[in-house]
Amino acid sequence: MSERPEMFEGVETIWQDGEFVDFEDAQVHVLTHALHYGTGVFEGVRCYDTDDGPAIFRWEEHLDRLYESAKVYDIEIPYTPEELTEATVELIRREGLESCYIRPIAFYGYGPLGLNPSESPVETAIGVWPWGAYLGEEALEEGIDTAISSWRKHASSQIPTSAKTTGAYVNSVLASLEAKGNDYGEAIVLNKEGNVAEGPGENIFLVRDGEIYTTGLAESILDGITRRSVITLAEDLGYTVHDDATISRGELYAADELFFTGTAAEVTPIRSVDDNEIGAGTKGPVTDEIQTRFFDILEEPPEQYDDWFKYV
Ligand code: PPE
Repeated sequence: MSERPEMFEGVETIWQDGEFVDFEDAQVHVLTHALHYGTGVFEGVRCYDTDDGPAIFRWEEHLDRLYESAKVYDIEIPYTPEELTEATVELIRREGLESCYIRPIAFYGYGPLGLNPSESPVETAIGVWPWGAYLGEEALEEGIDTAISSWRKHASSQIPTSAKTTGAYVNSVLASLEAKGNDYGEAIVLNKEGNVAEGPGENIFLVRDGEIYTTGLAESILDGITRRSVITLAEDLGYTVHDDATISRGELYAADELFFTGTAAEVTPIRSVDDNEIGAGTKGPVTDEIQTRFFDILEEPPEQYDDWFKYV
């Protein structure tokens, strides 16, 4: 087996098909259905080191989305939500992590090949590991430089974008490779109509004249859970949020502020698009207020958002 990637250093255990197995033993067969056809569904979740101990942020919502994604592909996850919850909590405890990223995955496993997956068993696994700032600490403070991808997002009539499907991420990989190859921190992907969809692994928000806009669910985006959380936080801070917006490329360039949201990316300001400075070319004041509020509640969950946290 090749050398372990740095990000997994120190990880001892993976939960796989109902058992806790050693990291090195968490293997699949090369003729696994999902490896050939991308027939898996997954989640990305974060556990935060709150003042009241480690807590998984919006676990219920992530679990709901996992089962909803699975439904689209007739993937019958052979474990109940309670069993996956228990496995995850136990895994975090065993690893002794205060904060971490959580990656549950369910996929058509080793069975006959061919496009009909119905004879393939569903395999399920959960991994946890520490994962710092996805786009870098500097990006959280100063903002990230982005470029519009030449790859368009697939329409949800082609591959459902509300489902978090492993195979569909080749679109994100292409956008990401292109952006990084051209020395940008991240891509922004337009949909088939040429309007803004999202980042390869993030939703996008725009601030104009003190009001907040984010692309609607019909724009071929993932219904991000951080997106939902930020909409609630912004509204509770008194902002008007338009969560069903159609945003054109030109509107991006002219925005007062832009920021990404995502489990991995958290709340990351965007300081430029295609070398055009956004606002003052750094984190804007509205972004700053929302980002501060976001990180504050993850440190010290207020009663108001108590049901967003599952304590480990
Ligand atoms: N859009 C896409 C395409 C996406 O992958 C994500 C999450 C989001 C929006 C934001 O959704 P949410 O996490 O529910 O707020 N991307 C995950 C994968 C990142 C990765 O590199 O892997 C994540 O953030 O966990």
